[in-house]
Amino acid sequence: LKQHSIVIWMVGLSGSGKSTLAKALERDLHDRGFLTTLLDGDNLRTGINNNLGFTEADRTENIRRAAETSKLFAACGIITICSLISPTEEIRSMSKNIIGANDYFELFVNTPIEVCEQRDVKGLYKKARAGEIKNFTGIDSPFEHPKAPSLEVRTDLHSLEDCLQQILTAILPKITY
Ligand code: GGZ
Repeated sequence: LKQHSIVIWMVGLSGSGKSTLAKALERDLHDRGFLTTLLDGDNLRTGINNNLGFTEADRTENIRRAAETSKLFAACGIITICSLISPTEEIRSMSKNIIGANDYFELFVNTPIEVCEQRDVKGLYKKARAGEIKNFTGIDSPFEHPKAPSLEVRTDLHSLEDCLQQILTAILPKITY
């Protein structure tokens, strides 16, 4: 299968559904015969980025390393799905610059914070509201909505399967030739 490797850079709040969508996307692309890999902020932070916290400087370094790693994978011909909050325009333009605009596909998982907080899968919003976690994105640390993402999906309005189909419709023409 001929493939053009791109980096699918997923942006969204904690609890927005990035990881769930990323896993479903990876599986689907894999089943279609594409070489893919998935870098998840949550996982990177236990390994290559285990010395980083959630200050602005640490988030920037977190994203920088993820973008450089993605670039290496893409250069090997692997479609790379990268799932990190990526909270600011500055951070996202850095990753776009590192990866190169041609290979960078920005996917905004635009789940309203109220929905993320209601889901609160890991209980982190509750802790952030109680002041037990500081600098929590969307609570006491900024999240700037992407101004011009390549694609935006709404997991609060559409099913996982529908969101996945929207992503595939946008991505398949870019990776197949
Ligand atoms: C945001 C935090 C924080 C703070 C811990 N702020 O939903 P999760 O739990 O499993 O994934 C989140 C993850 C965010 O890491 P990223 O590397 O994606 O963030 S960034 O792009 O901003 O560098 C969340 C958990 O870490 N988490 N503390 N204070 N998310």
